[in-house]
Order: sequence, then C-alpha cells, then structure tokens
Amino acid sequence: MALAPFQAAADAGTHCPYCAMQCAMRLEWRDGRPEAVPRDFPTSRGGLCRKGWTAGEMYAAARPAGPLLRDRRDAPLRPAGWEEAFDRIAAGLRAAQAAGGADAVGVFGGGALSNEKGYALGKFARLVLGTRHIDYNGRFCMASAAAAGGRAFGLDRGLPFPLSDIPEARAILIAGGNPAETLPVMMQYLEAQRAAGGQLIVADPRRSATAAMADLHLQLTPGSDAALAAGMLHVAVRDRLLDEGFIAARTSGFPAVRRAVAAWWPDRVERVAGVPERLLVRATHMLAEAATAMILSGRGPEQQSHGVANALGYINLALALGKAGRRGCGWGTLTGQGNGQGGREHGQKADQLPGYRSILDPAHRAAVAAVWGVPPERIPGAGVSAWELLQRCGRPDGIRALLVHGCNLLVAAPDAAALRARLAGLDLLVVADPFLSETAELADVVLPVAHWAEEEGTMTNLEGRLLLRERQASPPPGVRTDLEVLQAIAARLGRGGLVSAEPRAVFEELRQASAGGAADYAGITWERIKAEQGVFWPCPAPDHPGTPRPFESRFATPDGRARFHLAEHRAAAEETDADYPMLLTTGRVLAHYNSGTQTRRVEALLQADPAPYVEIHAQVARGLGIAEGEVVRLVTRRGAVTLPARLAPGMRLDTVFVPFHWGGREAVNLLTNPALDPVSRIPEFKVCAVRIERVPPSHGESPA
Ligand SMILES: Nc1nc2c(c(=O)[nH]1)N[C@H]1C(S)=C(S)[C@@H](COP(=O)(O)OP(=O)(O)OC[C@H]3O[C@@H](n4cnc5c(=O)[nH]c(N)nc54)[C@H](O)[C@@H]3O)O[C@H]1N2
Ligand SMILES: Nc1nc2c(c(=O)[nH]1)N[C@H]1C(S)=C(S)[C@@H](COP(=O)(O)OP(=O)(O)OC[C@H]3O[C@@H](n4cnc5c(=O)[nH]c(N)nc54)[C@H](O)[C@@H]3O)O[C@H]1N2
Ligand code: SF4
Ligand SMILES: [Mo]
Repeated sequence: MALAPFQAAADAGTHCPYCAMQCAMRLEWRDGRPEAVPRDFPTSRGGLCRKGWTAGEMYAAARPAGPLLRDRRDAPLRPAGWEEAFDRIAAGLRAAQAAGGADAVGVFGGGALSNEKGYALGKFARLVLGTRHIDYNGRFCMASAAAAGGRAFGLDRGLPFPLSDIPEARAILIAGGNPAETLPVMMQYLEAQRAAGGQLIVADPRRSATAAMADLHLQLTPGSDAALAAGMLHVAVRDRLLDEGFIAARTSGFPAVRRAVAAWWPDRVERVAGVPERLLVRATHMLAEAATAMILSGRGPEQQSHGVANALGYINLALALGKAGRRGCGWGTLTGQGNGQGGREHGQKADQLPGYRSILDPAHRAAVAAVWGVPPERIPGAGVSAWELLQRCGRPDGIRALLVHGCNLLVAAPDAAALRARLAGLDLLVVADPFLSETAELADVVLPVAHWAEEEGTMTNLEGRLLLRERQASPPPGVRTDLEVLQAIAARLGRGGLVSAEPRAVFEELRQASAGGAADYAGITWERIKAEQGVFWPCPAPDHPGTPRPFESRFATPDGRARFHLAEHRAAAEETDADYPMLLTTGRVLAHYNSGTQTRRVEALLQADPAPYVEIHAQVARGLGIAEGEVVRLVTRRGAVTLPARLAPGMRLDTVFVPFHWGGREAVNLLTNPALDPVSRIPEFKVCAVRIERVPPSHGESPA
C-alpha cells in the first residue's frame, strides 16, 4: 500500500510528525520512497533529529487498508467497508445514549491532532453527541504546567518568548526536562547560550544527557521539586538576592510565600530532596546573580500528584529573582507533543471551549454558542479529566461507548492493567488511528485515518507560533481523514451540518470561535502563516503583528501583576517502605516517540532502541547481584514487569528509570500510580514505590 506523491506546489512544506519543535521539512521521493528533507525555518534552522530524518520511513510500515470491525467482543477484527463501520458506530452510539443518556458516550483526543481536528473534536462531542465527556492526552502531559502558568501569569503560553531569546539568558535552570533527547533540535539554542558564556543548571534525579552537559546538576529525589524550589527561594531571601523592585512593581502575594519558605532551611532541603547545601546555594546564586535567567520546566516536576505545586514553586523563584516579564528572562514549560500547545487551547479539555474559554463561564458559553449557531444551553457542562473519564468506562451507569482519536491509551495511561479491564467492559470502543496501535487492537471498530504528510492543517509549536503543514503525499486508498470521519458520523446521527470535513473551513471557524478569547487566532490566516514563517498568538486582527512575548509589559492577570502562590512540598502519593524500597521514575529516549506506535515502525529507530530496559545504579545492581543485561522483575502495588537491566552510574541510589515507549507485557504503565494532582488531574507518572527482584535464570527470558 505505497504512498503516492501529491502534486504539491514546489514551495509546499510540512513540519515533523513528532515533537513540539515541529522542525520544518518536506517529503522528497527517492526510488519511489518518501524521504524527509529539512527546510530552512526560523525555529529549526535546517535541523532535524534522528526521528525527523527517518519520518518518511513510517510510511513503509503496514497500515490497515480499510476499517476493521469485530462482530462480537471475543471475535477477531475483520475487514469491513466504511459504510458498515459508520453504521455500526452510529447504532452503538445511539444504543449507549438510549440506555445511559447523553453522557454515556465519551471522546478522547490528543495533542498530535492539528488545531482543526482538536477544535472539531470538541464541537463534535458537545453538539453532535451532546456529551460532557471529552478529554485528551494533554491531561497526561501539560496539565500541571498549564494550570500553574494560568494561575501565576493569567495565561498558559508554554514559552512566553521565542526560542531565539534563549541564548540571551545568562543562566538557565532546566527542571526535570531532558531536551537533549526530547527536543534535540532545540539544543542549538542552549549551545549558543553556553557559547555566549551562559550557565546551565539541570535538576533531574538522573544524570540525563542534558544533565551531563550542565555546569551544575542537582540530582534531587523524585517527587521533591517543591522542596528544592522552596529551598532555593529560602537561600535567595537569606543571602539578599531578591529583586525587590520587580516584586513591588510587577507581582502580588510575595509576603505569604516569603514566610512559607522561611521554614525550608538548607539542611531540611538536603534531607527531603537530597541536594547538598553547597549545591543549593551555588545554584541559587548562579540564577540570581545572572543579569538574565530562565527557568524551563519539563515533565519531571509536572507529572506528579503535586505537579501544580512543583511548577508554582519554580515560578515563585523566577518571580522573586525578577527573572520574568523581560527580555532574556522567564519561566516556561517545554511543551512536548507536536500540537501540545494548540491542542490545549480549543476545546478538547473537559472544562474548556475554544480560545482557552471556560465551559463554566456564561459569557464564554454565549460567545462560542453564537459562533456555533446554537443556544448556549445546547452546550453541555464540564466533564471529568482524562483518567477519571477512563475510570467511568465500561460501567453500566458510566460511559458505554468511547471514541479515541490520537492516543494509544493502553501504552500511555497509568495503571494499564486496570485500564484494559475498563476498556474491555465498553459496549463500543472506536479507535481512529493511522496504525494498528495496541489500543486499536482492542477496539470494536478501527478507523484507519490519514495523517501528517497526507493532510493539511495548522499546528501551534512550543513557542505559541502557528505553523502550516501542507500536504506532501496522497493517503492510501481506503483511508479517510479524521475530519471526514467526524463529518460522516455526525451525518449518520442527523447532525452533518455541524462539522466540516475541510481543514481550511474548520480553521476559519476556529478563528471566529477563538476571537476575543485568551488564545485568539482571529487575525491569523494560512497565507500569513506561510508568508511570515509562523504567527504567534494572541493575534486578534489581520493587521496585528502577533505576540511573541506576551508578558513583556504586563502579565495577563486582571491587574497585570504576576501572582505568587503557596507551593507546599508534600510527599509523593506512594512512599517507599520495606516491601517497595526503591523509587521508579519513567520518561523518554531519543529514538522513540511516546507510545511508540509510530517510531517502533521505523527500522532505524527500532535498531537504535529495540526494547525497553530498566536503568539501575551500578552499585545497587552489584548489591542485588544483578549484571549488565540481566533480566529483573520490577514489582509495584499494581503489577510486575520483567526487563533487562542497564547499569547506569548516573542514577540515584534509590531510583530506577524505565522508558515508556513499549506496550504489552513490557509496558511500564502496568506499574505506574494513577494518583492525580488535585488541580491539574495529571497522573503521577514520575514517581512510585517499586521492588526489584532477581529472576532465577531458569525463569528468565534472554535479554532482547
Ligand atoms: N525522543 C522523544 N522526544 C519527545 C517525546 C518522546 O516520547 N521521545 N515526547 C514528547 C512529549 S509528548 C513530551 S511531554 C516531552 C517530554 O520531555 P521531557 O520532559 O524532557 O521528558 P521526560 O523524559 O518525560 O522527563 C524529563 C526528565 O524528568 C526527570 N524526572 C523524573 N522524575 C523527576 C522529578 O521528580 N523531578 C525532576 N526535576 N525531574 C524528574 C527524568 O529523569 C527525565 O530525565 O518530550 C517530547 N519529545
Ligand atoms: N509512564 C509514563 N507514561 C506516560 C508519560 C510518561 O512520561 N511516563 N508521558 C505522557 C505524555 S507526556 C504523553 S503526551 C502521552 C503520549 O502518549 P500517546 O497519547 O499514546 O501519544 P502518541 O504515541 O504520540 O500518539 C497516540 C496515537 O495517535 C496516533 N496519531 C498520530 N497522529 C494522529 C492523527 O492525526 N489522528 C489520529 N486519529 N491519530 C493519530 C498515533 O499513531 C498513536 O497511535 O503519554 C503519557 N504517558
Ligand atoms: S526535534 Fe522533534 S520536531 Fe525536530 S526532527 Fe526531532 S522529533 Fe521532529
Ligand atoms: Mo507529552
């Protein structure tokens, strides 16, 4: 099922299918095979990482040639026509809602979807299905940073400055991010910063590739970021490093935070976070004494049951040092997914309407209802967060039918065994995916959809810059686009007029629906994106230049001041004990992307990292009698996984690390803790208690 080149304009380009760098590229055809070639662009500047270079090879992989359908729960998937698949879906949705009401169906989206798809999915859920139950995988990703940024600055804009400002920071603290592997093409900006004499501090329990290049590595205990940040602020107060002028002129709420951090003596921080006083003091002075500094947050501090407090702790530090709201300074979160930024703005979230509006605010509801041409009462209320939505699945009084676009739940969500049972209890599971993911394998109906280079659409990168992906290839016959799928299901349910299958028409509607909202796209056109190499939101009018630095003169709060928040350290939801004496943390490697659906289908990437493994400190391994490559069993309160050990001298003695890109019995999410942050509802992917067991040789599998 080879792809055919699409007769695109000579200057038509796209952006990488993976991370939020969205490096610029085009597909060229060599010997009939698509090959990714970098394009010049102000962000990626001609760069691509290994995943970007090999992106074209994804299309060599097998894909379903048409819909697949299961006649009974225990029957195998069989090929079906589109009409039959749509009939089955429409009948299943009607039956679920007849039995359990409008909210008996759920929709699950993702941050890989274009702005148009994310927007259309939100509208489809609210108006076509009339359900309040929609949420998306960004809840596993950016939710804590988004909540913290919104609270402190009045606006969640991942990076409140363009990447090109990074070299202007004299010091940078990266808190729990590993861009050397997760945003490799961004490293040129950090390298330029270093070349200009700037300093880099990394807070990470592992000596990650990024930590290895830092001037200072704070190797904190997983789950202790709020304590570390409070300790740094304590030192700043003690050593008179505060920017009192900035605090007075541009912030509110400092006195209470100042009182709270008084209790975070360096020796207490050392006990809780494991960072020695000497390093704590040095890091604080490095940040404070630099003329300009940035704090960049990754998923390390954010994917925790206290993820919002952790993020707010680092924001407090940036504000107290006066390192925000001016050139070369700021707290920012490194958005992960290709459209992780746009995907969290336009209504895929349970409590959100387009343009970052609230579904609970009567004025916001009225504004969006007017664009949608419905009375505001037609828009349902707020639903529940991603994990809570999944918990309701397969229960008679809960969600009976679920539509998934853009998430491989069985690999990406925590406590995967419990989740599998919930999904198996559904009356109808529909998965739209370009590939047969682990979750699609469990579905009643699989809809093969076009993706990335086969379609056009807009994405919003980690800087808040809108980008245009132009079509590079024709999708295989038998494949439809997500928008065509939504349109067809809507038509079956008698509401076809509500959703357009044309990306450009959807974007035009999104412009209107976002107008006047915080993430205002009203002034952005596809022509402008192309001519100006991206446009930064908010951009309320066609003659507005766009906003690369939204906080330069004032923050987005009503009074224009950034707000300090109490950011109390609290222990992780699960602490170590005699049965589970170590900590497990999880994350990424360079060669694979998220649930691995895409990168595990690219030969070069699979060769680079063919299978998961557990990183253990060499000394700990020696103590347990474990040799390099030997298979060990990791056991948590939720499950057990058997993996080969990699002895890593850069681990903490109390912590092991497993990448999460694999499914089946090797999925680390069989082990992780679904404890949620009270505000962001993000699960605690980054810390749980684990036991390591040696596997007697007779039971061991040979390491992959
Ligand atoms: N190669 C590759 N690149 C990707 C992705 C991918 O899957 N593969 N995914 C994309 C997506 S969706 C995202 S969200 C980003 C994620 O990008 P990152 O946030 O950079 O990635 P992670 O590996 O999840 O976590 C970063 C670091 O947090 C550390 N960490 C663990 N626990 C703690 C803690 O308690 N405190 C602190 N301070 N650090 C901790 C881990 O050791 C890890 O090195 O990457 C994007 N880019
Ligand atoms: N243990 C642990 N678990 C984690 C994390 C962690 O650090 N540790 N990180 C979490 C984070 S940050 C994230 S973002 C998630 C990511 O995990 P997932 O949500 O699973 O994300 P992906 O693997 O990027 O993509 C999911 C699916 O979308 C499909 N897809 C791609 N483009 C399209 C499209 O245009 N339309 C449709 N319909 N489908 C498409 C892909 O083929 C893939 O099967 O995992 C989370 N899970
Ligand atoms: S850095 Fe991200 S966007 Fe750029 S080529 Fe690599 S995976 Fe693609
Ligand atoms: Mo993510």
